[in-house]
Amino acid sequence: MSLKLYFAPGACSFVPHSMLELAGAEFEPQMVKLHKGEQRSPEYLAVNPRGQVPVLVDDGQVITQIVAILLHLDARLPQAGILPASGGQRARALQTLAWMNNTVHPTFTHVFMPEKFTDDEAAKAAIRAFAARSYKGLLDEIEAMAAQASPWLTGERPGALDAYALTLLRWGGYAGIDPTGQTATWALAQRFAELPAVARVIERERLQLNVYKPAA
Ligand SMILES: N[C@@H](CCC(=O)N[C@@H](CS)C(=O)NCC(=O)O)C(=O)O
Repeated sequence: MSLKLYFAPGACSFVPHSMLELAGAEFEPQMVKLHKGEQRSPEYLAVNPRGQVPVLVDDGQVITQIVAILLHLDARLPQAGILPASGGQRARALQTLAWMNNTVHPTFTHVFMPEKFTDDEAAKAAIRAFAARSYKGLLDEIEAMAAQASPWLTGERPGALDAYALTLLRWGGYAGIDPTGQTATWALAQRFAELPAVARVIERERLQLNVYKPAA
């Protein structure tokens, strides 16, 4: 099989990126510089007309959307432990994964890219401020889950939920939320980041876990 992952440093593509490394899979990482608008280039739009990362290309087949990519990788690389294998544990992990993807993630998009929701400058500031407050509440929900993690959010093994939690917590820094204040999630994210496979991803993406800057 040939696997290629289009990713952007620090973006949600960190989730499949770290799962591919955890699986020990051979894959081609292809960086897309979102800040340079490369996702809107004709070449990239030919791959994903929605102009977003992540994109997984598996033997020429293009797969988008994190949940679909993860389910595909989980079937392809069952040794990786991306999600629990079966039963209630798997259903609950999928429940949390879907919520992270369809609720927490888009709330942050309102903070980071309010221009996607309005072209009115005053409304942009209002959307950003409101979404940042909502985002804190959602990170608090993840904090309660992290406090119960045994030992990982995904279950007995580190997996997709741990990678998503790290990403969402890190983004909190851009929303004015000190990640170290979310103590259980911060400890979990650090533990996850220290796994050698994940450390390789962090190195490739040149990520700093704590991007929070206190207001002057
Ligand atoms: N629902 C999509 C969301 C993907 C998404 O929001 N990607 C962001 C990065 S985290 C992106 O590519 N943004 C660039 C843009 O919209 O211009 C998924 O699950 O893959």
